[in-house]
Amino acid sequence: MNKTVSLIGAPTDVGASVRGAGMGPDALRVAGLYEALRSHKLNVIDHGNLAGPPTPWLPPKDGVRHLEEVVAWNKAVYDRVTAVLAAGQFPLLMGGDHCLAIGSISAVSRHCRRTKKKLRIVWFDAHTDVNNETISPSGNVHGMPVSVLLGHGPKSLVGWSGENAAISADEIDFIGIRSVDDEEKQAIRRLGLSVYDMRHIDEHGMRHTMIEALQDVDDDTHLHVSFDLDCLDPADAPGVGTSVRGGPTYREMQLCMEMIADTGKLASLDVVEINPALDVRNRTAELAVEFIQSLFGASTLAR
Ligand code: B3U
Ligand code: MN
Ligand code: MN
Repeated sequence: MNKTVSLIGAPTDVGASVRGAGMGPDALRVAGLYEALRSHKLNVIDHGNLAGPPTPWLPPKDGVRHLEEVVAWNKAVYDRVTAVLAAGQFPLLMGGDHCLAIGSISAVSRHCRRTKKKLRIVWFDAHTDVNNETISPSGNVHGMPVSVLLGHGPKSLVGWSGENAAISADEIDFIGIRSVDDEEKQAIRRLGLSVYDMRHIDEHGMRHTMIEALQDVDDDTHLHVSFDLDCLDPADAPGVGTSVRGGPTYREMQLCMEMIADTGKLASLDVVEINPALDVRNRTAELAVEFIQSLFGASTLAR
């Protein structure tokens, strides 16, 4: 039976301080995501967009901006991803900003524990998103999801998977990193996270980096990709809220996607931080659709 991919739209910028990521789901639809997946013989269901509160655009309170609204959006994501996984389908979360990975990966983690799968996460990003409410310079929750998933963050966001920590440090690898805040660096060292920064990619090449990152993926693995489009070089992907120059190129990223597809273990995906208000003719969403096709096995000579 062909795989069924469930598209879940979460149109919000609640965890960001730049407006516009809430238009991400429709940008992906306009770029032809549904049709592209269908052309790869996948069953596709577009569940439409989840509902949630508007972004209030207030300053941070106790180190966090919009906590109540962030909880509401993530709860909606958590519930839908849980339902999609329970139905044996592949959840593809269309963000929205990266705070939504809290709901999505908490649901994936709980599912893995129930089905006795080994969880592996590949986190593509310019940033590590390991801030928390005590160290974040901005208070924006899209800079905190990894910390929350590791069990360190605002109480109302931690523990949704059924355990205090939804993931452990050795279950996640970061690719493309080039912007880390000072105290975030200390947290990365303290937690022992595997961060393949741009220097590593420059020195060892993307192929070797991905071989390392994927080395312990095996038959029992549930592989989750959390794809923040700001991972890419802004020359290729201008439509993001917090761009950082010096990222992986289009070609390097295509190789990552193909190597992940080759594992055959990809089982859930977040596509986040596309900001159509800052984009050039929907280029970033179109790029994302190309990468998603590669993640599902499209390659130049594939039949
Ligand atoms: N580290 C900064 C910037 C940032 C993180 N993630 C994004 N931006 N998208 C922060 O605000 O935590
Ligand atoms: Mn991110
Ligand atoms: Mn980022």
